[in-house]
Amino acid sequence: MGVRRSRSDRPVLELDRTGGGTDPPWTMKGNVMKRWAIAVVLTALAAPSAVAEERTVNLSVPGMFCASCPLVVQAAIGDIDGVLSVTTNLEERTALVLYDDALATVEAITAASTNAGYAATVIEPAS
Ligand SMILES: [Cu+2]
Repeated sequence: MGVRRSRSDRPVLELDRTGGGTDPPWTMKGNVMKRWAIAVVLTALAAPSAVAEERTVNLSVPGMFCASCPLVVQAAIGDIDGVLSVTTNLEERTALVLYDDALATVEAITAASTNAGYAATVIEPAS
């Protein structure tokens, strides 16, 4: 009985060893997680140079007077290639635009707003 029990115990231990030592799924998951962490760190380190093409410009859009106006401004500016996001503030009558300066220009952005009926001027230059 004692021998049988020890034999039945050994396979369990062996299964644990093979599972922990050579089981591909866990090893793969561990590598993927490490690669993700490394990728995140590298992305963060590379950010200063990568962000060089992504700029923000804060615009004064005094013509916005009701809740619908920002939607028009957002749509007009958002249609420009290279514009990544448009955040309007009705109370301050501003529009913060994130754009790729390889595709869009401040001139094109202000012109789009102006053409939509909302003259826009730069508050803070592109950064
Ligand atoms: Cu309005």
